[in-house]
Amino acid sequence: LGRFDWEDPLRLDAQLSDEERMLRDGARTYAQDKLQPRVIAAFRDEASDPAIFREMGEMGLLGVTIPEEYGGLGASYVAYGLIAREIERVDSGYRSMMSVQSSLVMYPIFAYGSEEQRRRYLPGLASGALIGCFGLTEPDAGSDPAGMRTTARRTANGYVLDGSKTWISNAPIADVFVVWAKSEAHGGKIRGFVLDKGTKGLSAPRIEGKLSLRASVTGEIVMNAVEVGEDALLPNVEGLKGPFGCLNRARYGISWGVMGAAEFCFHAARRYGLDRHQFGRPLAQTQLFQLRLADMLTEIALGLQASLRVGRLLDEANAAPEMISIVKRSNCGRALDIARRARDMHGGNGISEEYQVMRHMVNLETVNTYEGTHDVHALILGRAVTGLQAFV
Ligand code: TGC
Ligand code: FAD
Repeated sequence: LGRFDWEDPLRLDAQLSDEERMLRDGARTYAQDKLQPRVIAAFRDEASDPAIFREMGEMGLLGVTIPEEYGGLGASYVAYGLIAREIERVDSGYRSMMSVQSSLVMYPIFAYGSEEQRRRYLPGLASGALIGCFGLTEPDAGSDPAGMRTTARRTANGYVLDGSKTWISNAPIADVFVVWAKSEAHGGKIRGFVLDKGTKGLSAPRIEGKLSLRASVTGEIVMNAVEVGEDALLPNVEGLKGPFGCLNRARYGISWGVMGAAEFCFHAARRYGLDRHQFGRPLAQTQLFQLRLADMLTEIALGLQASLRVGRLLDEANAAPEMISIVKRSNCGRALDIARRARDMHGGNGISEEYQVMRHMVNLETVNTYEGTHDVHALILGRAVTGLQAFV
């Protein structure tokens, strides 16, 4: 029988390739050396540092699954997940910045764009010289994106877009806007457009006062008769499967990312329990404390193993969206629960920024909601199980 390592209980490490381990270790070094020292102040001050995109670009962390000829690494989806886990071990907001750029901006330009669009945008997005955002959600269309009101109308040379998007990560600092609109010229079908910052009628006001994900800037996208040429249209996709194709990848990455945040909280609770003495012994020597640590260990180990399985299937082009719903929903819910328990196990210190568990806890409230809420993923799975549509 082998030895047990509580930090790698099911030997995830042994299931990775050398390249995957190398990318994970590079991401961990970057996250711990460059992101960890600034996150407490960034969260407190609600300050998102755009320089992070350049730094991530230099480290090769943006669009890792995109082929090298467009600036990516041509790496596996497992590598992408491992990177998300290391970044989110520091903060969900930083992982958001990385995953929006990679899965929601670079992926649709690569998968649905023309060769000219790929060459124009992807290298700059991979290096972090350009910052991207993804506009699907609207004030009156969140869980139900089919209800969007943004329209694209045909003109002599292209399209004119009208509408507004809300809760858009990176929008106030973005150079490139991937937005989804109902196009009259395509029978009212949803089409994707790539807009450049500075285009007349396009603005991205910041949403202030978030109590969660404060290190990542969020905004609206307001499109007031924004005129674009034919070359702004993503030519190779039509309908909701366009944005959902991107969301599949981002949701999968989130399933790894939240396990990184959960691991931080688990490790912090363990350390605290070993150091803190009450009733004449370490807290970690009480049965209740150990029960909680055992639950955390188990949930994280199973969550990581499930994400690895879905990642391998994605790499074989054999993953179904429902599998992604399983890991997005389950891992987010478990991570949120682990963060809440870790906060409690820190006693009064748990509410202090210094101990960081409460920051993870409030961040995970957002992660449990965006990219399909916990309950929306239950309905996706419920539909698969019963064959009955319960959304409407
Ligand atoms: P439904 O009838 O189910 O499907 C419409 C069309 O889309 C296709 N489709 C998919 N294709 C690929 N992957 C998937 N996962 C797909 N799901 C559906 C489907 O085959 C169909 O295609 P076609 O050709 O037959 O037309 O659509 P519905 O309107 O009933 O959808 C229901 C529901 C609830 C599942 C869906 O609307 C949903 O997932 N809602 C949640 C919305 C959401 O996730 N929004 C995320 C916004 S972006 C974001 O949060 C970014 S945060 C980023 C960060 O900071 O990290
Ligand atoms: P609603 O859809 O109004 O849902 C409210 C509640 O009702 C939820 O509990 C939900 O589960 C429940 N509910 C909804 N429908 C049903 C139903 N049929 N049956 C039972 N319960 C239901 N969007 C983007 O497009 N791009 C981004 O970059 C982006 N970044 C974000 C960043 C942050 C910080 C946040 C908070 C959100 C972001 N979003 C982004 C938006 C996010 O995807 C939406 O908030 C999410 O999809 C939920 O939509 P909603 O907020 O309108 O909630």
